[in-house]
Amino acid sequence: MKDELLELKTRVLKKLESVAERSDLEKLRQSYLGRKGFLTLLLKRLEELPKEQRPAIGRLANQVKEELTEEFQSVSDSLTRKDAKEVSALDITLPGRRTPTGHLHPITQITEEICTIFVKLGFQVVQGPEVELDYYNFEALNMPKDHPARDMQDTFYISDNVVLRTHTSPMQIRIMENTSPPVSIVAPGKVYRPDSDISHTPMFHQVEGLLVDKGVSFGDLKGTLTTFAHQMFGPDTDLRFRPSFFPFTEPSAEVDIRCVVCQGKGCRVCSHTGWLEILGSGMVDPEVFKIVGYDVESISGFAFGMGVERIAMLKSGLDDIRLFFENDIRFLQQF
Ligand code: 2NM
Repeated sequence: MKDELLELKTRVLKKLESVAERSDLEKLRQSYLGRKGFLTLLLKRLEELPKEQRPAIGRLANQVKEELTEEFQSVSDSLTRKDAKEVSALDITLPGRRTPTGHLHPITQITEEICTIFVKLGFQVVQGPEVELDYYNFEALNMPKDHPARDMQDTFYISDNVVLRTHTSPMQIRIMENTSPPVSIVAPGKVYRPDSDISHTPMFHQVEGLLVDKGVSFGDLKGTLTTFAHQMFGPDTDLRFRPSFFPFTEPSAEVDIRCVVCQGKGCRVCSHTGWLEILGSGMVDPEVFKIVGYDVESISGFAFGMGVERIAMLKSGLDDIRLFFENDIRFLQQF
């Protein structure tokens, strides 16, 4: 009987190891520890034993019963823990987790906004290389090698004749080289200049435009850029055209809008002038037309250029251009 008890214990422990479901555990409990279970029946046979053997076998039988009861409890506990774990790992009533979607960088948004205004006015968007030949970036724009205007935007040289473009005007030259007038294009993109401070980054973005046709006048320039400013900054925006100089335009004008911060009263943003410069412009110099092979007697045109960061800063009241490129998500999420 002692062997039977020990053999029974081993058998039950072995079976307990492979129990995975509470219902299996219950069945196992019934068939061994239940009212008609093996161990219960075995205990009933104690009476059949000789009297002197009964106490020792009786103690062993109780010990086996206790051990098995404990083991059943421990398997039951671990099943409970497993259930709890599964419940917390998979709650099918929870809504799905949304994948965060990003958005276009503010500079890209403003670039598109600017281009869209000109597209509605009939301009085409063109893009080209950021690494340019000295010829397209300077020479063809009426800035020969010793021209003083080069100092203001001397640049990053790749080699003697290859530079990072300092403006997107090289694209205007490329288009004029292989297109006969009429031409009306805007060229957005990255440009590079060796400046770095609160209002300059060595890389920034420009949109430049060009319109060439028979009989284009300074009035067309004023009308086009006034329409642009009204679309960009609101229909009540006051404008002024201020004489200026560019090597590739004659005459040239800088365009200012009434300060969006103080409405012209004078503040820090407009340096107490009441005006904010938004772009440069002018009638394309006949020298540039000659270089691309246009007939200066039969056509004329205007061109303009603006810094996208500057427009974006004026529109959103920012005072530090570097914020655009630090990629602090808390800043970018505000656009
Ligand atoms: C500006 C201001 C004035 C300009 C000129 C040309 C070209 F190719 F036609 F000569 N493209 N862009 C231009 C003129 C750019 O940016 C401040």
